[in-house]
Amino acid sequence: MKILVINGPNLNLLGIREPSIYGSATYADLCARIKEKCDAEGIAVSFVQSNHEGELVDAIQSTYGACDGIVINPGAYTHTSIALLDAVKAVGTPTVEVHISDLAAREAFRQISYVRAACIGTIAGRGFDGYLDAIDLLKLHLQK
Ligand code: CA2
Repeated sequence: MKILVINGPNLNLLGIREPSIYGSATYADLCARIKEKCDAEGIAVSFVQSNHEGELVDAIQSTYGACDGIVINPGAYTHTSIALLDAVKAVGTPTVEVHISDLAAREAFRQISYVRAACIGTIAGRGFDGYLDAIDLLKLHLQK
């Protein structure tokens, strides 16, 4: 099993500000936790973080015929980007949407997710554990 973990805008700043919402661990800590799980489970994992919508589209497209699954936290593009939705639909790679914070408990504009419609599941409000849960969900989906 081969997966790509994609993180969108500002997630490279994890641990630097707003620890009450996003925790105090860094983006490097997040990748290390995911890598540790994947190594233990024999999953090949790679990571992309970008602050640019088009680069996120490119990352999604790169999985076509090359990866079994995507874990994506599109950051604020969650709430605005039809391009990311279209990219996930176009490649057809099984994708799980993840959010560190509990979107349901936040501002109304964060309740909208365009990409959700193309995903096999959404995990929100579980902190970094949500990424690990997303990998478990992909595994279950791919075993079917
Ligand atoms: O909860 C999530 O994971 C979000 O996708 C994070 C996005 C936010 O726009 C979404 O509504 C929910 C923002 C990530 C910003 O990360 C920061 C990290 C450090 C300091 C400030 C922001």
